[in-house]
Amino acid sequence: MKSLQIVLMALIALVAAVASKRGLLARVGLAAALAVSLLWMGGHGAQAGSFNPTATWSVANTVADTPSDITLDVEIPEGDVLYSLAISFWPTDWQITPSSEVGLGVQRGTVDAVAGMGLLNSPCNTPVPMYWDTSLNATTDKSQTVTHEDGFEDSNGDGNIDFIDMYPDFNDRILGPAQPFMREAGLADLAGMKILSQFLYYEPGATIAGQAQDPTLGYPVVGLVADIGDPEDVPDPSIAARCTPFTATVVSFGTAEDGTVLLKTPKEAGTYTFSYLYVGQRDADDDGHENTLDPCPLTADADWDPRAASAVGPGDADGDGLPSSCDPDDNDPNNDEDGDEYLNRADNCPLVANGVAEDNQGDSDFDGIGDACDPNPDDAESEGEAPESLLSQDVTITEAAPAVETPTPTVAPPATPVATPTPVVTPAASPTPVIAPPPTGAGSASGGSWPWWPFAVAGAAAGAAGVLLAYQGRRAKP
Ligand SMILES: [Ca+2]
Ligand SMILES: [Ca+2]
Ligand SMILES: [Ca+2]
Ligand SMILES: [Ca+2]
Repeated sequence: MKSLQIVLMALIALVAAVASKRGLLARVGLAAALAVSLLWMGGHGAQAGSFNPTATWSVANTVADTPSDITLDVEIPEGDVLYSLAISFWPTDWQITPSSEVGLGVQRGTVDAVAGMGLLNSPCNTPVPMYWDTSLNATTDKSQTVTHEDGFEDSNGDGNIDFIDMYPDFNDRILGPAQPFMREAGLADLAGMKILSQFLYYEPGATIAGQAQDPTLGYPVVGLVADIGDPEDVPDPSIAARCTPFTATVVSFGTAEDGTVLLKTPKEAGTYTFSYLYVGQRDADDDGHENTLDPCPLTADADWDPRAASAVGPGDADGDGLPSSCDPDDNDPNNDEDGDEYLNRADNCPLVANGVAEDNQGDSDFDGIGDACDPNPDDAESEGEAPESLLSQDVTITEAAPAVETPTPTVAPPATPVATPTPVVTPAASPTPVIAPPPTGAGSASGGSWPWWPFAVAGAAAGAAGVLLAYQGRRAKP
């Protein structure tokens, strides 16, 4: 259970960010892996190290000072290297309601992603859809923390899992001590397995993962999946290769079901810029397969396709996931060549034992190559360049329509004295039709059960973003 759970969690790894290029590259490293479309079983033709991610924002209502959903769509095409880090930046004029001003457990959005991976030493061609409809408002108060193991409980019985009521203790180990002003948390349910997703919103210029973010880009938003990236996490031997394509849609609601305003457009009309920073993974031998996807990261495998429909094929005659360029015997299949319980495709040193009995996949420089076989274990730059892509999109906000003033009735003085009307004696009136009062609460100021909500949501489903950070799952060496 733990194994499978981690495998799935590893699909999407969102994570932390770093502003400076150098910092980013130094901190981030491995692969995260989400991905896959249903079409990728066809020809691949990956180009060495190509990295062409996209990010698109849609604001449902572009009128100033108005609650509006925002939708962020991100994609990395099949064949590209995966990202190791991704972070979105929101314009600071956007009005984001802090977690402390919203009820715990109030839904703030949804996450819908498709990630690909190769399970149990198989080629990386299994699309795994992930959907979280529970991006719930969660506490940013760090005074009470919870572990990844315990956070799925509801220890105080208030209906919210502890990940909502308490602050995950691994967040600071992954992202550092910066204080987010907003946090969302929720679980995806995959065949009974629960997988945590979080988004954390920080002040401009916050130091995240040891690096100060560029304050001019706006609010940095990072995502985490499960506890991936926690240096105290122990990688699971069943984790397999992760790869592109990767797609995700993140919707942030403008208004919650209970009427709480969660997001509003800027107060003033104008043009505002959203940004998205991607950092791709390294490919030391420049054969188009990033280090984390390449069991022979230092010897090019031009004929080998890590996404091939069949494990046995060009570049890997015995189909054991160890390409011919570094397989000691490519006619004698051995799924765990070094016998350390990490199968070849998931082993960052498939020819040198570095399992639980050793340093357990330690990778000090986060370049996807384990310390046990990295020629430069403390210098990621020597094992391939990490491509970066900073995307931005302008959104135009229009003036709010002038408030419709209710015309003040002009009271004309009576031209002539009004005569006192003569009382009219009416016969017994016919029964007045009875108009049922609205159900309690309906239409009240609180709006609690008023049925505008479904429409608001539908309209909003066109709307805002978060950040998907993918961060590769293998831990840093303690
Ligand atoms: Ca490679
Ligand atoms: Ca082989
Ligand atoms: Ca192994
Ligand atoms: Ca390394």
